[in-house]
Amino acid sequence: MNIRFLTRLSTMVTILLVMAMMVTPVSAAKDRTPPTTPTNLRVTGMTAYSVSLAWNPSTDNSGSVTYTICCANVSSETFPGPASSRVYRAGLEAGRSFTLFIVAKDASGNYSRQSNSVTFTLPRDTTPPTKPVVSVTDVGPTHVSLAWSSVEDGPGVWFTVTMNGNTVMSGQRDTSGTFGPLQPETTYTFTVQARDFGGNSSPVSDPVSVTTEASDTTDTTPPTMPGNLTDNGMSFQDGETWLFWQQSTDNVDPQSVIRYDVYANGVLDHSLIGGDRTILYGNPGVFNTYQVIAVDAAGNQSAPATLTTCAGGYGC
Ligand SMILES: [Ca+2]
Ligand SMILES: [Ca+2]
Ligand SMILES: [Ca+2]
Repeated sequence: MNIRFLTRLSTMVTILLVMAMMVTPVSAAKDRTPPTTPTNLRVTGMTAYSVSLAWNPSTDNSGSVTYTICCANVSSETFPGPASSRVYRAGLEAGRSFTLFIVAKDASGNYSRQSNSVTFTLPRDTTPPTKPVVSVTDVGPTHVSLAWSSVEDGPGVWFTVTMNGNTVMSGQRDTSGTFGPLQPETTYTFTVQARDFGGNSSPVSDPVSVTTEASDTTDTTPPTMPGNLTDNGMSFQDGETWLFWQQSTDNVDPQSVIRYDVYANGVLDHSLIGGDRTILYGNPGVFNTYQVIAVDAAGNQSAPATLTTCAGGYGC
């Protein structure tokens, strides 16, 4: 072997080493081996809104996996291993049948094969929500604000609120509300009842009586002008027009009792309480001018928000 060959060999080895150093860390970081398949998925218990599952866990060359249990009503749950059991709840509904499987994933995104599937039927929900507890959170001359709560074994509870025996809110998930406009210095009685997914109704809450305050004769400050009045491009050839705005604020009234007077071409079309959108009809195929004015409980009027827009967009 001559010196020249040895030098060339040494150079080639150096180049190969450099190439190996460049390549090796990358290939070491890329894990292409999926976790083993989780097996023997089985149901170990149920309630109306949950299923207890167990399985024989996956292993992976990286040493760690995350699991996904799939799927009920397009919902799933993903959680880190190690784990061989889980109380699963996402998307489950009492009295219905579901089929679930579990799959493992490593940190490099390799998925195992899916486990066996399990099919089960949850028991019906026969436990009603508890009697709602109601509290008064705010009172004004023309409104009463309430909050309420109820304990339920499932994920969903819907409330109905009555005022003087009339339903003023029905089947809502909300746990608070503002009711108005009301008469000043007048007593109103409220009740709240809860209903669960299974159709079980709670006892009706204890009635709560609230007397509104005297009207504020010193309030001479109008609400702010409704903000950013727009039709969002929804003014149609036949004159149907959708209006959207940002709700006004007032020094006395909460937003939910501010009244909005809606005008089309200078004529009062209708009023609404506490909203941020409406639909009305202008003249077909021409430009129309719409105005929204906010009015507080003392009758103070905001400056008008004004929008002039073409019914049909391009036809005017
Ligand atoms: Ca792996
Ligand atoms: Ca229930
Ligand atoms: Ca005011």
